[in-house]
Amino acid sequence: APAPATQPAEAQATRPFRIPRSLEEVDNGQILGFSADLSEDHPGFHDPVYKQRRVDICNLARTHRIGQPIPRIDYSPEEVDVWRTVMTELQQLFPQHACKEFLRCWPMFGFSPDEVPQLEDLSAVLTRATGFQIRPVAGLLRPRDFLNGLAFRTFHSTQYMRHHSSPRYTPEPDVVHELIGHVPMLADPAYADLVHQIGIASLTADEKQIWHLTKVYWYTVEFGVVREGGGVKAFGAGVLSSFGELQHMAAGRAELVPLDVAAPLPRMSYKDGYQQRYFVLDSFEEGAAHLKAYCRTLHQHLPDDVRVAVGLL
Ligand code: NLE
Ligand code: FE2
Repeated sequence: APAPATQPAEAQATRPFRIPRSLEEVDNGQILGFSADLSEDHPGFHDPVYKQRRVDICNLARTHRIGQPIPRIDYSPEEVDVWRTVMTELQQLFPQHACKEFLRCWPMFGFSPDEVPQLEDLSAVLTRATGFQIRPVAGLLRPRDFLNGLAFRTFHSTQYMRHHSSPRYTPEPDVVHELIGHVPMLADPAYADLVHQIGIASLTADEKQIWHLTKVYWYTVEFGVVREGGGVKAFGAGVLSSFGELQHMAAGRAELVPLDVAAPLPRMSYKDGYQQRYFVLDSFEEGAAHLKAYCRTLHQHLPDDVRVAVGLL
């Protein structure tokens, strides 16, 4: 997930940035917040064993190089228990509350409650489906770097497990969120294309545009819901990966508002728990068309060599 950093000052709108010509030029070394340094309100803050585990897994991501296989993690029985709890709860909720694109892709990955999947294995399935690949990362990337990765059909993913004291919801991305929330959706060709377009739009975006694009991503890819067959279904990864949040969404207590991609969007927060308001698309097709039209307004200034590099030409 891209990190909601502090609101950029107007003056930063013209801050210089470099357009990456390849994935190698996308910086995945600068991590914001979380990472292995947990904040005081994190459920693992007082758990030194958990903190050390995070440091070890983050270090593997830091030393990973593009082209190498993603290191396999030997998840502990306690970590597998967290996975099992989440899987068991979510599997009961998905048939009724996940969108049809998710339900169609879900079986491709052979998820089992008894085993935490390995990034390397899911990445291979994903690449066959839509050309997307997974790259391990130590924590939250800066929004620009994260979104730039999507332009090269690369999804930066954490690999550590949420703390066992709160399986139903974690404020930050973890391996459950990435693999259950994001990966199946990225196997849907139309969805993958949309995410790719958002990534391309980030390449030449100035700070102000990056900030808006991050919010667009946040309220759709992370927390979007869609109307389907008279009901409302989850397609946002943050809803799909948290059984607490999915139950909250399904209970219908949150407000539903239509998304206007060009209008100013509310501030994002990791800290406030479940969303009190979801942006709802009338259909995935229509929503994607609006989002892509917005992205194209940002594609105008792309140099030709970059268009070629990201597969637009
Ligand atoms: N709240 C989500 C979960 O518990 O899976 C993670 C959201 C990350 C943006
Ligand atoms: Fe995410």
